[in-house]
Amino acid sequence: MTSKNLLPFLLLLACSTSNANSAADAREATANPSVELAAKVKAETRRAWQGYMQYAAGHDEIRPLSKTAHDWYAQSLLMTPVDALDTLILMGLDAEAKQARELIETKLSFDQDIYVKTFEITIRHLGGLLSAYQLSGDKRLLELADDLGTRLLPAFDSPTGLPYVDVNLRTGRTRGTESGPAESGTLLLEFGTLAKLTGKPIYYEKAKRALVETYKRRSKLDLVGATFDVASGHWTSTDSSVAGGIDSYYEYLYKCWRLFGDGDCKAMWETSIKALNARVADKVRGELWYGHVDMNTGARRKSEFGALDAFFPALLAVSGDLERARKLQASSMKMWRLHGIEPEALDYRAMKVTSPGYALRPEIVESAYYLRRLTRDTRYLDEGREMFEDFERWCRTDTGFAALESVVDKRKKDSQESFLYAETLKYYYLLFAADDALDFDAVTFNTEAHPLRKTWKD
Ligand code: DMJ
Repeated sequence: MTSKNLLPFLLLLACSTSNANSAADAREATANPSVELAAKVKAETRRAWQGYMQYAAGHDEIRPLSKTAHDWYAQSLLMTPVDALDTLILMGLDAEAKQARELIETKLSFDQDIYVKTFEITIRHLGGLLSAYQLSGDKRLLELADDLGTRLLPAFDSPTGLPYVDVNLRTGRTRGTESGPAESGTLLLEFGTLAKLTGKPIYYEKAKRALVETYKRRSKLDLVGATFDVASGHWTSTDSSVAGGIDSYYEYLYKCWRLFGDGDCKAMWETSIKALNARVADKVRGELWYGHVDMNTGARRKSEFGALDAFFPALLAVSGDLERARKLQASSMKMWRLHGIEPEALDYRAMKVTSPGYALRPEIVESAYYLRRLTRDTRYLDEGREMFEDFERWCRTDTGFAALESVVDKRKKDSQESFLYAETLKYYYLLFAADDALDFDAVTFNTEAHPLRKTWKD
């Protein structure tokens, strides 16, 4: 093996060792500074995991300022271990991954008399369990996913096939009819993968119907609104955008084509992206943004873009539109730089913050990662470094990371959502790590950054 051929092998080794400050990390850092950053992200992930283990082990989340535990419902569903497990495996944090697996296998039971959010539990738990199963081959994780899938199925039994917002995991009772495209249209990657891996087509059929029923309600302009009533299927808000509440509906139209080769999803995506680029895209000062319009008339409602919308460059890039992806990522970075970390929402005409919090969200880093992989442009590594430095400067605590109440005055908030581990730290790591840390072309990330792989024939 020549020294040139040896390099990728060494890079892989450097990223998979469980000692972040190992000699291999240090050697590679000299050759490639982004490997040093990958090692740093890995060390920070280990530190944040240890914080969770010390103060909140077995609970859904740690509250990073009060150092207390927080559960979403009356019973813990071990949200942090489930969301974190594939990240720990990918980073080669073997001891920490073992702890997460032990917690899941000894403490996680879905046989609970609690109403859970159909969307959140699907993207975090189903996605996390399926991805960790594919990475580890541990069948117990697939069994847990299958059990959860069965318990979530009653959510789809509405008059329209659009899922109820909440479902009781033990009784199968449902509630919550005010929903929206993200909640009804961000289920098929997980339920579809579960169908393929268990041989139970019902999972695919129910989630696909929910996606199609959402699409069928589009306006004459081929746009969807923000909220609808699950029982009647009527829109209750006609505000159309790529923001939270709608965002990952578009993501799954494209990605269900990518993962399953489902031609209906491809056709729905092509119609939708045309309409978004024609109606929702907005040019201001020569910059590209995506704002808010009325789904029926196309009239502009507000020039707002935020941390959640920042996923859209990744979607544009992976679906082949690198030009718009690059331009929109430049706008997202302008948003980030306004206060040295991004706000939840911004009026991009006035360049004024409209919602000042920062929830440790990953989307802008996800877009940098996709663009780096798809263009090879080192600009996205530089952006990643800048964002990671700001993220550490403002959000780091002695147990992990804390959200911000305000990006303007940088006041911290006692919250650390599990997507910190599933997404934010994972995307930073993958952005900086050598390509072979994960085969980008072979996986499709669900909206919670859980990589899913096609391991079935059809
Ligand atoms: C995550 O739970 C998912 O990415 C979801 O699609 C949107 N919100 C959070 C992260 O910001």
